[in-house]
Amino acid sequence: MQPDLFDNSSAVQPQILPLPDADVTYYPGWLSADEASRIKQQLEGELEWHQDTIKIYGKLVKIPRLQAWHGDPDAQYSYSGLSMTPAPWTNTLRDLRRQLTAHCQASFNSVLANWYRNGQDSMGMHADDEPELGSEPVIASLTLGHARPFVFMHKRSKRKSKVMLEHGSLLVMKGTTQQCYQHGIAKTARKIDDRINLTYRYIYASEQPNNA
Ligand SMILES: O=C(O)CCC(=O)C(=O)O
Repeated sequence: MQPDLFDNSSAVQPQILPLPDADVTYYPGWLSADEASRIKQQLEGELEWHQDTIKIYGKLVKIPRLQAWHGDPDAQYSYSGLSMTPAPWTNTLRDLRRQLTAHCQASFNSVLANWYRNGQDSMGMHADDEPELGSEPVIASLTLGHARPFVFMHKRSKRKSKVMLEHGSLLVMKGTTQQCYQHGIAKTARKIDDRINLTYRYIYASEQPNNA
């Protein structure tokens, strides 16, 4: 059983997660519930959703969620062997980027959107540690829809912890978080509603990121 990092049921204050070797802050209610629902509905119709296929042990399998990649034209991203060319910013994504840039005091030139249609959709454990993200990326992750537990696993100690990502919440990972941890969203057999997650990132165009 993984320890819950927080009982965040009644919290509204930002919470620094007590993870050694990481820098992660959770902001419950970063968007109001109404605003988060309105944005979720807009994104459902506005983004270029698709279901990618990846090769695992030589077999082609569909990834268990829908995805969309939007951003500046040169923000090319490779992920699990997929090379993604960004679709243009939509008004909703651009407006959120403006708010997140001010909030995080960081630049974002792209966003990966994940749409978990039900409890069977998931994201395997991984780190956002591709070279084009730089060595200490700032990743701003918004949750719209049904709350899902977000699991962290320390790469060396293998110790797992989790935080429940609520509707309208923001999770900001920076510093050495990606170097030291993997994260993911597990499947659940429970009948649950869908969830959209947006992770804003900065992709460096060259092989040599200038914040390395
Ligand atoms: O849905 C989430 O909260 C996780 C998304 C994620 O891990 C990623 O986009 O790298």
